[in-house]
Amino acid sequence: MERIKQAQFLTSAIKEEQWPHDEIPEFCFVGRSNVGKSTFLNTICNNGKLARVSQTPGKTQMLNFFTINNNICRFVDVPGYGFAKVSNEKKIQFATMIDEYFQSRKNLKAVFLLLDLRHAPSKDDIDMLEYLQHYHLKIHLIATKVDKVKNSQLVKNKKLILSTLKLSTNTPIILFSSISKQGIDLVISKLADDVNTDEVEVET
Ligand SMILES: Nc1nc2c(ncn2[C@@H]2O[C@H](COP(=O)(O)OP(=O)(O)OP(=O)(O)O)[C@@H](O)[C@H]2O)c(=O)[nH]1
Ligand SMILES: [Mg+2]
Repeated sequence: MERIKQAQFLTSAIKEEQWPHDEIPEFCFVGRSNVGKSTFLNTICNNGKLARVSQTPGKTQMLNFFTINNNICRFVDVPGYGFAKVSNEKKIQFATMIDEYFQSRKNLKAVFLLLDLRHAPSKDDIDMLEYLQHYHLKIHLIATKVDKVKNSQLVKNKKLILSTLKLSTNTPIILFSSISKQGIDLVISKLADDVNTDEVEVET
């Protein structure tokens, strides 16, 4: 996959019966509300209207599935977490929904965890990372809104993210900006690698 030429909304789901049932590899995008998940999807797909960019944080409530390059893979936009105004009932709904997905989704090749480069990860971010690690999911870290951080602060902020997440200082983080489009090529190359992971035939 050299770039994303086609992206189309497929369906929304809150429970397993509503997921697409086939063998198509999936990638999902998680992060705090307002971190820029929908914007990230729109930017890498070069389609400003694909995933709704919320004016009101916490608006995306379901798993939203998108078909990429005529079914080479699928993207799943997950509701943002950590939005204070969300009721407890909604928080439980969210946890149940994503737990079902992460625990049992065979199609899932990797999870992109988005973090705002301007801030240290929150308790929710730390919990999310631990949770993804618990299920042994492949994780790619993305730092968003790079355009809002001075060049002189980049290395410092990156280090703060990794130390707060208790990850080693050489853990890769893709620096991303929807304004400058920095980071798209790296994201596409990760996707291409992961789509092909299981396609190598084992010789006997
Ligand atoms: N400058 C800048 N702004 C960004 C970037 N990415 C996202 N934003 C802005 O951040 C705000 C939130 O972006 P969304 O894409 O709606 O965030 P989200 O993570 O999908 O939010 P929820 O759906 O509520 O979880 C919007 O106003 C975006 O325009 C970026 O790379 N640079
Ligand atoms: Mg969104």
